Amino acid sequence: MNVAITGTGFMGAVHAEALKRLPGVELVGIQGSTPDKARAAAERLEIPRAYDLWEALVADDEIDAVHITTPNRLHYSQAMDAMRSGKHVMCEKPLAMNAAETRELADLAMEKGLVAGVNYNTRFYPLSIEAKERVARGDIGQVHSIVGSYQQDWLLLDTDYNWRVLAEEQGALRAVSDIGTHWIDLIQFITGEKIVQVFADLKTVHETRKRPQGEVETFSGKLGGVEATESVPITTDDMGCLTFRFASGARGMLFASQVTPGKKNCFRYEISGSKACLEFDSENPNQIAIGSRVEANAILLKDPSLNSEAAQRFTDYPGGHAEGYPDSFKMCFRAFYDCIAAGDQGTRDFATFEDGHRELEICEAVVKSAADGRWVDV
Ligand code: SOE
Repeated sequence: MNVAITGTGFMGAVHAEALKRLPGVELVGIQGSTPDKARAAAERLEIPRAYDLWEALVADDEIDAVHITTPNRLHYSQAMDAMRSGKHVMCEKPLAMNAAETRELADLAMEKGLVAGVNYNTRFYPLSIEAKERVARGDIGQVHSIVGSYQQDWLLLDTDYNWRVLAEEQGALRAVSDIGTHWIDLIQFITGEKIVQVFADLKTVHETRKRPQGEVETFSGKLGGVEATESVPITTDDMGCLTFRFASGARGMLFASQVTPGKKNCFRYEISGSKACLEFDSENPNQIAIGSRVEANAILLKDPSLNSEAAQRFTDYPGGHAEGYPDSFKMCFRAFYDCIAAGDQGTRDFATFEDGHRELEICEAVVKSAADGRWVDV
């Protein structure tokens, strides 16, 4: 498979590094917001081709699949162009700016018979797959509640800035959509539960932020050296408190925040059922706690000899050899390219465009609920 990336920022580099670690996949080209950025990224990441323009990437018949890692505003048109030229697509989340766009994207992928994925990489921590297996085989019993959080601190100060803070680049929601949707996707993936109603309370802590000259790469503002110039009004949420009702009757709660001091990139969940509770913390991703009322609580380690066959497919190292954030991208892409190789027989463990559409429907229900102060159906 010959692959190209669009986007030269933080995510472009993460995709490039993961693709280079994947046998059977050749990372051939990259394109960015300017020809200079594309050339610099190609040199830095040792990628053979730098495309001056998006149109040149799309026109390259040697490319089988495109990874979209640009600001969200561009996802819809780029995914459309790529699929129209017969290329498979792996797109960063959220899939597009609204559910009307994601509907069209999912329909086109289906019509063209292309493999189209959204990079909800957290599904591919080996212990996410293990948790899914254990829920499916009944270890935790009937699911009663799913609670947790996704928190970061890189947007804590009003001098912290990145394209994600602007609604026109990111979409109406930010903390909830940029990181909260990872959690929302993950817990539904693990449990098979479906969110049918939401109640949301959102807060923009900094209603203006100081925008520096030029672009500030994701997370890099924390390293300092960024000079603020102008104040810009901000409408996107710095944090959100969400309550969910699932189709089964189970209940859920998520706190998503990008302004929590000390939380670097931390998601946690507790999935509680009639028999046991599974508890995970992404800052310690090689273990999962199993809570019980009748036995001693246990810690299960990421270790192929202790984990299911399904988890073993996405584990490359023995127990005691940590696998984490960058590995989850590699494994997500492994699932994606395995699916392409298997044709119609491929299992779609990765999030599909249909899943990406569902995430946008949930986001739109969140926006409505926060505006109206009531429960909203998804
Ligand atoms: C920034 O909040 C970000 O890069 C997210 O956009 C990613 O999805 C997450 O994996 C890490 O943080």
